[in-house]
This record gives sequence, structure tokens and C-alpha cells, in this order.
Amino acid sequence: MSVVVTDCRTEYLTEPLGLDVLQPRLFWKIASDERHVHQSAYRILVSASRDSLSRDVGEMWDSGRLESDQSTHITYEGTALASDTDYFWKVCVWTGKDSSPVWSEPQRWSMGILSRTGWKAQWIGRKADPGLEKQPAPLFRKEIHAAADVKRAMVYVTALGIYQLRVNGEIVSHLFAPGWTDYNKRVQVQAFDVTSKLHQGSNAIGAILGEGWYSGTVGFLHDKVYGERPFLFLQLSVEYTDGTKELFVTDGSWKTADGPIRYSDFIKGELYDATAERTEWDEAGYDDADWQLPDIRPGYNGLLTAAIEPPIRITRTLKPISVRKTETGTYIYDMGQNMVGWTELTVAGERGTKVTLSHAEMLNPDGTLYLENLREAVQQDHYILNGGGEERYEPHFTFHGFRYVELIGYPGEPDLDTIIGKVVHSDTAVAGSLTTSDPMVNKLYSNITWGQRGNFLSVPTDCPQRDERLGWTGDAQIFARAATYNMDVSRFFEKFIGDMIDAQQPSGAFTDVAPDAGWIRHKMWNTRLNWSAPDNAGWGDAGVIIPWTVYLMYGDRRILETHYDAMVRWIEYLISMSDHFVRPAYANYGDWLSIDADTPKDVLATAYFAYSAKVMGLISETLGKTDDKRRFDQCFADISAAFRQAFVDEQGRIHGETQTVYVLALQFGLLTPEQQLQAAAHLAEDIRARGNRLSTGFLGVGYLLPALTDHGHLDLAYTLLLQEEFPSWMYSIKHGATTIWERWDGWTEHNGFQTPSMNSFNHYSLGSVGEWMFRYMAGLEADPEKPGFKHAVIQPHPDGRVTSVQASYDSLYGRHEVRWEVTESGGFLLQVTVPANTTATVHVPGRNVVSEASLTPSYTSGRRTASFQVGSGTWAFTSQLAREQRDGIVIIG
Ligand code: RAM
Repeated sequence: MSVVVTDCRTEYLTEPLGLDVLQPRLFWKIASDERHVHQSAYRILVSASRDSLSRDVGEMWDSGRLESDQSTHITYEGTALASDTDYFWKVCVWTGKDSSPVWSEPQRWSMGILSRTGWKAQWIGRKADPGLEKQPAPLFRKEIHAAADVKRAMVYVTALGIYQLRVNGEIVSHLFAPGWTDYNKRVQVQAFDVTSKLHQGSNAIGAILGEGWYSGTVGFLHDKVYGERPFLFLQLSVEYTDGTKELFVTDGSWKTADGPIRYSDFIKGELYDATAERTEWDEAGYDDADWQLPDIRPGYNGLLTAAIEPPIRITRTLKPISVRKTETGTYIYDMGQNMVGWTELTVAGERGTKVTLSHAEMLNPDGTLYLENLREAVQQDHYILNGGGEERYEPHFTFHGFRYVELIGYPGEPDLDTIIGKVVHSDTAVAGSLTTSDPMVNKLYSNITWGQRGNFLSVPTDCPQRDERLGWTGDAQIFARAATYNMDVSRFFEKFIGDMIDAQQPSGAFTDVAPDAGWIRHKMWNTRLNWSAPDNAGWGDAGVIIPWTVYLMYGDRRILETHYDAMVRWIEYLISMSDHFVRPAYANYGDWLSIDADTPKDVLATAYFAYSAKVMGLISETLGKTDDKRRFDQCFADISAAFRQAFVDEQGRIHGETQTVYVLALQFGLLTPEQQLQAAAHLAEDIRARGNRLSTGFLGVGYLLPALTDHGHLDLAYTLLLQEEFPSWMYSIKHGATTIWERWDGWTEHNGFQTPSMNSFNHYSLGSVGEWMFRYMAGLEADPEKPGFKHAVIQPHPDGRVTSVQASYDSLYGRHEVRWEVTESGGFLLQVTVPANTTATVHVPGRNVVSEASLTPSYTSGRRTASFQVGSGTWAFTSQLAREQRDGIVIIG
């Protein structure tokens, strides 16, 4: 049997640096071309040197041979790990009784600074220029002398603000680091291995500081939310080949000057004056005699924590698809895709010439840029040419959401090569793929992934273009499950849950944006306008729903343990704020941006309250907290009884009678079996009465197609998916959407653009339908009993209107795949692939089910579904689906 141990990870990452978790978790995958491969035992060796590891010595930890099929989240249990040190590990895996053991390749990870006293650097900044309204981005430099050949050099760096770090002229940092946290509480530190970049003798370290979230504009709130101006903090730990060590830190001996970035702000854009460039300022030997000494920040009371968030990077580039000259002599480019990031410009011209790049999502009917929906945001970058040849420019500390770019002041005739789009986001690896026979469905899936790509930037932001870009928790929770199928968001959400916990109020309330960014203060004002509440239903609940989602999709128990108390406090808070388990109808966002349907706020809030309690029941059970489990289950029972009593009438009509009240009550399990039938019928009735249209907003939409599918209306789920008339997903696509819009009516044939005060064309919330596409249409479902896809439940839901689906998902074990096809005569062909060391239950719909491998089925649903237990490998099945005629449509399912 050929078995390979691949893709070894530490804390979800390949060879991470600078960790500060004292017991990192180890992961590996097993690849094999055989079926039914599962791990029977493993042995891990951890060593402080590569050499001893190669001799099979694990002096830090030798787990010994353990009879276990666990291959993810194995907690390090060796000798205490030291600060600023490298470790090496490998694992030996046994699969099946007689097979010989297989070793992985050696892996490295490094520990960061583990104690407060280990931080020796000082925070350095540059005093603001009182004469300037917008401040230039300061440069910092320091020349260091390496006394001998360098054996190991690790730099730990962060900023209050955002930094770009260079060593001997080369950029070593990612974009927008250290990322957004509540800087009053914590700041993330990045570690970079710069061994190969240093040499004996003189070396230069350079850094540029941007305002970022720290002192730049945050959302529509204000600027300087956390501080007046940015500061840099860095320590470089060097070990020489002769065994000696040296530490270089930011302190009063560094030098600072301003540079060509005259201002750069997320919301206000950038001005870059190339005539003010300082050549080779980041190299050794540069004359910095006219630079100033930095000013030192007295200290920092927050925590310095190892970065959890995935680095922000340029992940792809896009070429424009067309360019058009306007009457005013400017040029408007179409990137062909609503994207997030910026454009790089190539230009040649006279010194001092100013070229502007202006970015917008849409065009006005007259062909000009539609800028109104940006509100106060200025998505413009200005470049002042140095002169004397071809120059390239891209901005540094800003980003934009756009499809169209207007080039203003360009010297000469630009063409399609003049600009190039750079797509920027938190670099979360693509985890899923989904293709169907229907090009519109494929486009919808593409739009969903672009929504995620554009908005997952340090935190899950609501939108990337206007003066907002906040970590709205309600948006994040409704989309969280879809997000996990699309990309590996394990650490992205771990970081975000940390932000939510940091923002949790003393009362226990989880906020509706995280990091809070002064929003709570701002909201006092808003509350008077009766718009917002301190504990918005469906927003605060993210504090429970997202950790559970991470557990389900990655099997991460630690996230539940770490945040357990905070989650309990949320439920206790809700209990204290409810009236006999009914949450009152005070101001909140309701089913935000629903269309032509008004879900009563008490119904909605009580439903979400019940769901949070239910999830807490599952979480406490997972953690073996039996008393709490009983308590939360009882709480859920009480809330659902109160819900039925207060809101459900004898015909099973739920107060408000919107699609959202029905789908939430059904999916959260709030109804009696009889009421479920009634509710499903009322839901279907409402959809039909609207001409097969939906009316759900952010909170209902994610549950709409699942509710229909689970309660006997799969045909309606497909009808809504494929609906092209307003309001629907396909309506936006028919009108050119390349991302998910914030509102169903962002633009309509009858009204044109919605009110510009809130009209984003890149908002992922309504894209939560992606969850249904994977879990129901393709049928790739996680099993809470064996989370992280250790055991998968594969249950496709075909309907002849989409004749084929191919979906894959890369779990921590490997690639899971489902392919199905419906033939014209209703034949159903299914092929599933399950990675090694996992199992799956495959439910095959239809009659006359045949499995290629002659597996023995068990039958459910009156022989309508045959179920098979399979091990790893690829398995094929066929069956015959029923053909029915409904509303004039032939439905196969
Ligand atoms: C707007 C955005 C955001 C939503 C809040 C309630 O700011 O639509 O996505 O969560 O409202």
C-alpha cells in the first residue's frame, strides 16, 4: 500500500515563526491511492535541532507510539518551549496492522517572545508636522553591524499603525501588518526569518509607518481612534556562527525623516511625490546626517501577542478589459471585476506631472464614475512623477473597492497595459470549488468568493469601498459557514473571535462591530435615533455561532475552551435582558435589508436567543460540561416554549408572517412537529404568493434554502436559486454583478441606484447561499460527532434544473469531492471521494440504487434514500430519480 504523510502543519500553518502558544498543535495529512486507508498509530518526535531529529531523537518530545487515528490538533506535550527558539518535528504514521511505518518530512516552527520581560525594544515615532493637515508617512532607519557570519536572524516587529519593513533594501513584511486589533488591548507581532538577508559587517534596517487603523480614518467614525500618530517596535535577534548572540532594537539611536508618501489613509487614499524620494535610504552606507532622532513613546499597556491573522497579500493581478477616453480627456478603465486592492500605474513624463487614479464600483448612466456610494471615502491615489524615464507606482497604506478606474492627467496615450489591478486581502488559502451545469449558478458562486476575497481583510469587513469597512459581526456569522467552504479561515476567525472577546462589554453583551473602534461610544448617539442596540440579535450571537462553526469545520476544541466563559456570559446577559425568555422588541437592525417584509424584532431576537442557547448546549456537551449542558438545553427548551406561546398561533402562523420568521423557527428547532409542517407550508405559500420570490434580509437569507430543503420544498429552493426576476441573486447577475451586493435593490430597472447613503456593491452577507450550495446541493456536510470532516455526511440534493454539480472541499484531512449528474431520463450518477483517515456516510437519493463497489446500503425515507458507509477512496453510485411536473416545470428529484 502506498502511503505518504503530507502537508504537516503547526497551529494550522506550514512552518510558522514566532508562535506564542505554549503547547502548539500539530497536524498532518495522509495521501494514498488505495481505498480504506486509516491511521492506526502515530509517533511524534520534536527536537531543538535538525540534526538530532534526523537521528530520530526527540529530546523535546517523543510521544512514543500511540494507537490513535488522530491526525489533527495533536497538542505538544513535551518539555517547556523557550522564547525565540526553533523546533523541528516529524511524525511516523502506521496505517493498518501489518503496514510499515511512514515518516513525514521534518518540519520547523519557531517560538516568539514568550514573556513581557523579553521585549527590550522601544516604541519610536516621528512628531507630526504642525503645518500639515495630512501627515507624510515617516521613514525610519538604522545601520547595524553584524560582528560575524549570521547563523540565525529573526526579527519581531509590530506597530501602532501599519509598517513596511525592509532589510538591506528588500521588503520583508506583508501588507498592512500588524493588522487590526483593539490596540488599547493588544497588538499582533509578526516574526520574519532574515538570516539570508544579513551579512557580516554593515546592514541597514528600514521601515515606513502608515496610519492604518490606529491613527488613520476608521469607517465613518473618525480618525485617530486609538492614537495620534503611528509608532514602530522592532527587535532583531541575531545568532552568529561562533555561537554568540546579539539583539538590535528600536530605540532613540534610530533615525527618521519624511519621504515621498505625503499622506496615505485607508479611507482617504494616497498622495505620492516621487520627487521627494530618497534613493537607497534603506541601504547601508546611506548618509542620514540630515535625518532626525525619533521620538519615544513612553510605553504600551496592551499585550504584544504573536500574530494570529493570516498575512495580507496581493494574491492575484487583473488586467483591464477595456479603456475609453472621456470627453474631458480622462480615461476610464473597466477591470471586468469588482475587486479590492489598488492599481499599479506605469507612466513616463516630465518631473512634477501629477497623475490621479480614481476608483469606483459602478458607472453612472452617462458613463462617469458613480462615486456617491463612497460617502466620505476618497478612493483616489495621486502620483507626482520623478521624470526621466518609465516609472511605476502603486500605493502603500490604502486600498479601494472598485471595478472602474479613471486615469486623470496621464501624459500621453495610455493603453490596456498602463494599469494593472492588484487584488489584496487576508491570504486565506482557497479551500473549495464548485462548478455546475448552469453558468448563472457558477457566476453566483464566483461572486460569492469575490465578496469574501474583497472583504476578508484583517477582519471580516462589511464592505471595502465606502467610509465603513467595519467588522460587522452579524454579517460575519451569517456568512461564516459559507466562508469556511470557500477558504481556509481557521486562523482568520480565531483572530476575529479574539476581537469579539476584546470588545465584549462588561455586561456580557457582544458588540455588533469588532474591533469596537469607538463604535459603542458613537452608538450612544445612534440609539437615540432608535436604530441600534447594545446587543443586536444576530450580531452579538456571532460570539457563539462563529466558534461553533470553527469547531464543526476544523474540529478545533481549543477555540471553544478558550472562549467558553465569554460565551456563557453572553447567554447569561441575554437571559437577564429577556422577559420570561422573550427578548423585547427594542431597537435593533432586525432582518437587515429584507425586501418588502418586516420581521418583528422581538420574534427575530427571541429566535436568535434560542439558537445561541442551543449552540451553547452543544458546546458544553463537547467540552464534557454536563451540568452546563443540562442548563443550556433547559434554557433552549424554555425559550422555544416562550416563542411558541408568544408568537405562534393555532394554524402555525408566526407573528410577522415573513419568510424569515418561518425559516428561523424551522432551522433553530423552535416548533412542534405539527407546527413545523404548518410553518413550512406558510413559508412556501408566501414565496409562491410573491411569484416565487424571496424577501429575506441578512439574518434570514442564510437559512432560507436550507429550511425549504429540510422541510419538503427542495423544488422551491431551486426555484429561488434560479429566479432571475427581482428580487433574486440572479437579478443582480443579469445586470452585470461580479460580486454580491449589499441590497437586493442596489440597482433596479425600475429605480436605478438605491440611496447612495448605503449602497455597497461588494457585501458578502447575501452570499450566505453559498453554504446551501455546498451542504445541500452538492451535499458535503460535516458531522458534529466527528468534526472537521473526520466523518463526512454526503447527501446531494439534485433537481433536474441543474444537471450536474462538482464540488470539492479541502478539509484538514485532504480533499473531499462530490460529483453528480442527472440524465434526461432521470438517471442519477454520483461519485464521491473521501480522503485517507476519514470516513463518510453517503446518502444516495432515488430508487434502484447501485454502488459500483457492491457496498451494502441501508434504507431511509421509505426506501427513497439508500445510505452507505464508506472509507477513504473514490466511490461511484447510480440511481433513478422521480420525474414530476410542477407549475409547468419538469422536476427531477
Ligand atoms: C450597515 C451594513 C452592515 C450591517 C449594518 C447593520 O452598516 O449593511 O453590513 O451589518 O448596517
